[in-house]
Amino acid sequence: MSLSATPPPGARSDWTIPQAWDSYTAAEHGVWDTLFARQTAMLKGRVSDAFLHGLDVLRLSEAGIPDFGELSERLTALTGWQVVAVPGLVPDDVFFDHLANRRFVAGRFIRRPDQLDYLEEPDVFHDVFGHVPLLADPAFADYMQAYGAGGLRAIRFGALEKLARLYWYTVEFGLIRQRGDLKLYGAGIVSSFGESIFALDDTSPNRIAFDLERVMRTDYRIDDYQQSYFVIDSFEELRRQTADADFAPLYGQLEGQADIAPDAILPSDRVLNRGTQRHARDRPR
Ligand code: HBI
Ligand code: FE
Repeated sequence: MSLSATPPPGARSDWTIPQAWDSYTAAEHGVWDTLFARQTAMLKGRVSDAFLHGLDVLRLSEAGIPDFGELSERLTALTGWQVVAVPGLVPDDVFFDHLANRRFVAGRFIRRPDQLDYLEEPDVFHDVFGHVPLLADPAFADYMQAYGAGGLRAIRFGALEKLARLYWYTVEFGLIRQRGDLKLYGAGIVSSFGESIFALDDTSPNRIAFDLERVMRTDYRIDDYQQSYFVIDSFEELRRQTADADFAPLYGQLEGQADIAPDAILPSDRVLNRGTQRHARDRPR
């Protein structure tokens, strides 16, 4: 796999860097503890059981920023995944190659105390608190590996944008129906105080049953809460739809079809609830 761009100084050819856990300051560990306490209090009753189970079996409630080596030992024993440190966003082909090999890339830096509510780049709290607990769930872990393998194929078909939407509306901002109730599972939601409330309680966004093709056609905004959330019935169903999908003909079908706006509802949608779309864009995230 020839990796595209050249990695930054100090990074290996696969863009990984040492986590250098010993170099975190007490203040940095303190930011993690503040975020962890606030989010776990907020998420009670709102987040999927699998996420809470992952927090528990990976012992993420221990104080301070997790040591990726220790975390990877526990995770590998459960689903074969490991967590590796990277300087920040990595090129798509590098990203997919890591996922396809069950390596989750996590930023090692943590946000400043004055950035508790929003930051552009994913930091270690978004990546490890948001993404890693579900990697302890076998069906989700297999979905993420299948997603990575699909990503490498999508590059060859020039269908990266379609696949990035699938990631966005599931891994980052997905909702799941659990015993009849809606619960959070997307990393972008569970690592955000405000969106953990908005995504379940606000009347503004649409909430629509997940459909692979529908999601791959649907645009998204990166700088605000979602205008639509897609709801899956189980991680097994998500894995099956993705692992079993033959993306080649699917991309062919999608070729001729128009993109769908983030706030749109189609006649073919199974709508759980139609949003008022009243959320003002300028509200802090
Ligand atoms: N790099 N470190 C990092 N983390 C991501 O989530 C990430 C990335 N590079 C590309 C990427 N995500 C997107 O292409 C995916 O959303 C598809
Ligand atoms: Fe993320």
